[in-house]
Amino acid sequence: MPATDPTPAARPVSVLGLGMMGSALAAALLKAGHPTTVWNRTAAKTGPLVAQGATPADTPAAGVAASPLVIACLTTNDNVRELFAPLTAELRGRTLVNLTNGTPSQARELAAWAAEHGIAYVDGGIMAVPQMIAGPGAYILYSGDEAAYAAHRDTLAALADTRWVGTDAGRAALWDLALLTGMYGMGIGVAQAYALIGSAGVPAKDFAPLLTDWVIAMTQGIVPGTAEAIDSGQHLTDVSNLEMNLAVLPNFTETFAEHGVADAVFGSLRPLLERAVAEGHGADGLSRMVDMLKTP
Ligand code: FVH
Repeated sequence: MPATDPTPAARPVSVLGLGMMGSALAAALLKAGHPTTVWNRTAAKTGPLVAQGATPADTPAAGVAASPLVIACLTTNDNVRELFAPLTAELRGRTLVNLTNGTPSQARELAAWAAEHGIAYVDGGIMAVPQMIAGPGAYILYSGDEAAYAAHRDTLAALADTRWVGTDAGRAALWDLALLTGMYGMGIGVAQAYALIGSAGVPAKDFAPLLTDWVIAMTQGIVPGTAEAIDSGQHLTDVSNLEMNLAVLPNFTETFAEHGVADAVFGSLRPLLERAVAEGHGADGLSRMVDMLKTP
């Protein structure tokens, strides 16, 4: 940083895209003392941030021109491409941190486009909901241009803990999608559990404490246990083997049918379990499912 560089908390930032997440990001930057310029397609969304001290930009170009660090948080990377494609001249020499959810390939394409135009590109994956921003437990994965990331890391730390995952721009998106996959898997299981218990008239709030404790206990065992089994190649278990799991599976599907509940979970698990057992892995634990997912 040059000698004239403002102190970390005074470094200007622009945020383009003020949906639920972009607004939370801009508010966190303002709270940390950063001069923050904001732009949103629907201009009315700048109002609450301007009331907190943000400067509204009339156009995306003005938003980009206001700061060396530009943060984008739009719905999709198609939106990002559409918004920034006409702004390469304004972006040249600046850092674009893209916190829009996307695929690793999209991130790499955007990084290549940015490099072509002299733009430092960092891709990010936000592991938080808007209410968690700048609070405990929130973190953001970053990958791409490491020098740009290092130059702006202190500013980005105002949003959430920072986790650098590598110079391949696609890595943050990959890690993000893998983590979200775990979340969606849990989410559909939780929805299935509430649907089943609700079919017997049990209020969800009465069941919630039991389900919470159960999911936490299982997560604490399954997540590190599966990692250990994958890394060691040792899937044999004395906890809960695949043969037993396959044998009891009809208990779930029959009960769902009797209770008028659709099956959103076991339809995909059953063929994996059947194949694993057929291939001689019946004594293995659920960690063997990872191998089943790798092969057709
Ligand atoms: N909300 C969350 O919990 C998750 C947490 C993890 C990260 N995701 C990702 O963040 C991106 C934005 O999510 P969001 O929750 O802020 O989404 P919305 O509130 O729907 O806001 C979307 C903003 O994008 C703007 N926008 C959409 N299309 C365009 C376009 N073609 N040109 C310019 N801007 C566009 C939209 O503008 P407007 O509708 O207000 O005019 C909003 O500012 C997303 O990738 C999540 O997966 C959030």
